[in-house]
Order: sequence, then structure tokens, then C-alpha cells
Amino acid sequence: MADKKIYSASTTAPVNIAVVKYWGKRDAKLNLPTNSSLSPAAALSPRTPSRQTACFRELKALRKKLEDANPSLPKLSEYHVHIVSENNFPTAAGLASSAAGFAALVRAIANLYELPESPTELSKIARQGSGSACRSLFGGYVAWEMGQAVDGSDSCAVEVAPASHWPELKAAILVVSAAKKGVSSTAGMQATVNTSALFAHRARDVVPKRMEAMRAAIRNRDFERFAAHTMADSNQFHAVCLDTTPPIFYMNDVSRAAIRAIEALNTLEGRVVGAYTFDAGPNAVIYYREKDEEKVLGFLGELLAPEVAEWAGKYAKVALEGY
Ligand code: 2P0
Repeated sequence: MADKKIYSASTTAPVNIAVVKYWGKRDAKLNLPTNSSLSPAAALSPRTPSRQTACFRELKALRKKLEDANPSLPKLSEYHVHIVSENNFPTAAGLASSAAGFAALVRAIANLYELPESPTELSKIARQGSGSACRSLFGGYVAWEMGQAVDGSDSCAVEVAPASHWPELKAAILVVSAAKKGVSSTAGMQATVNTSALFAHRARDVVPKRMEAMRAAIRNRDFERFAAHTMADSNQFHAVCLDTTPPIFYMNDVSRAAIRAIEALNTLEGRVVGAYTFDAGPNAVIYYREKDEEKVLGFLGELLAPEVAEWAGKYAKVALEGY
């Protein structure tokens, strides 16, 4: 390399909070899931070195292929890469920070290498960093199709609808605790796969039908259906965590108070105005329609404000990206 030019590329990637949850791997090395999953992206850390290595190996191989086909291109595949990553969400608190981190890493390096691969192709690489990262390659409503192949070649993310499809849908994030979670997703989901009897029922009988119902709800902008499946899926995900040996508890008393508050509000209004969902941590994500924002946030704020130090803080009203 005679010419030591510096090339750079930067990007951002959204966190995503799944409404049909990914929980369980059928291949831990390739991060191949035991069920498909689906998420809207929300507004805005790479993890273990081996996962980064896997992503880089694939990205460099694609660049090398491009260089071999176009000999005039600089040999970027031989360059050292310096990565700077910033995260404006609490890390490892069950708010999809690793998803955004790996998606941004893969997107930025693909930009740097000028790779022509589609977001769906790149999602197969991001998936190897963190399973849920494959969904953060897109900005709108995204499904991660679990795929069947043992090499992971069909386990990738596809766009269900762009963010602009449903501008009324908003999300508020209630940061109950920004502390790191006690059980990592990787360890937790493997324990669930190995010990929970309820898990097989979820992966085989529930999620495939729910994926179809959720796609239809999004397509039709049917908030009632969207909300019903979102809450049911969150509750079943936490049920399989509880059904794990030893049991995994991600929600706490404040999380449960948030569930009761939303259930009470929906009953009070006589229609579904809010839908809660919790990932691998105690923080609540509440989906609602813009017209109901005051109602939902006001009610939650009144009921929970004394218990939630950061309520109304900087994370309290994070609108979905692009909305
Ligand atoms: C999801 N979660 O669908 C689910 C819901 C947590 C609960 O994807 O081991 O960090 O890196 O593939 O992607 C969190 O798991 O796990 C997750 P790895 P990841 O968003």
C-alpha cells in the first residue's frame, strides 16, 4: 500500500423494539433464531470482539470480491479500520442498544467499502453481531424471517412497510432503570430453549400466526389488532422467561405498574389507546396513536411519576424515527 489515504464513512441506525419478540437460537454461532420476529424502528455498541470479527470477516470478503472484479479500486480490504461508536440510549438495559450498534457498524463499513449489497443482504451480516441488529438495517416496520437453511443464508430482515406508512403511530419509552440487565439476552434465551416447555409452543404454534396477524395489522394500520398482539407477545415472552430454569425476571414492580396503568386506561376509555411491551429489561415501551398522546402520557405520568425518576426526562417521549 504505497498510498496511505484515509477513507471514512459514518452512519446512524435506529434501535428497534420488537412487537413480535426474538427469543431462542437454533444456531448460536450464526445467530439463527427459532422464530421470526417483527419490529418498528424507534429513534436512536458493538459488543464482544468475536461478534465484531464475524461481521468484519464477511464485509472484508465482500470488498475483496469487489476489488477483484474492479482492479482500479483501492485495496481497502487490506486497510486497518478505526471505529468510533456513540450511543444515545442506555446500553444493555433491554433497549436494543446492541441492535443499533451492530447495524450502524455494518452499514458504515458497507458504505466505506462501497458495497452494492441490499439492506436485506447486509442484515445477514449484522445478524451475526447481534440477532436483533438485522432488523435495525431498515428504518420502518421490519420482519426478521427466521429462515430454514443451516448456513443462515435465508435468515434475514425484510421491510414490511416504510416508516411513512403509519405516521400516527408513536412510541414512548419509560426508563424504569438504565442499569445493565442481570441476565444477558444471549445467555437467557439459550437457557429458555434448553429448559422451558412453554417455549416450544410459542415458537411453533404462536409466533408464525402472530407474524401474519401483525403484518396485516400494520398493513391496515389497525391499532387495536396491533396493540392486542404487541401486549400478548410481550406477556408470552416474559412468561417463557419465567418458565426457564432458573427463572429469568426482566420486569419489576414499576414495569408491572405500567402494565396495570395501560390496562386500566384502555378499560376506562372503552377502546385501546395504548399498548405496552418490554424487552430483556424492566423498561416499558408504550405504542399509541398521536391523537392519544396527551391521554396516554398524562395518565402514565400521573400514576407513575413518583416511582420513575427519569419520567419526563430525556428518554420519556422518543418518537419513532422519521415520524
Ligand atoms: C427482540 N430481544 O426481538 C428480543 C426481545 C430481547 C427481547 O433480540 O444474542 O441482543 O445478540 O442475538 O439480539 C435481544 O437479543 O441477542 C433481543 P443476541 P439480542 O428484540
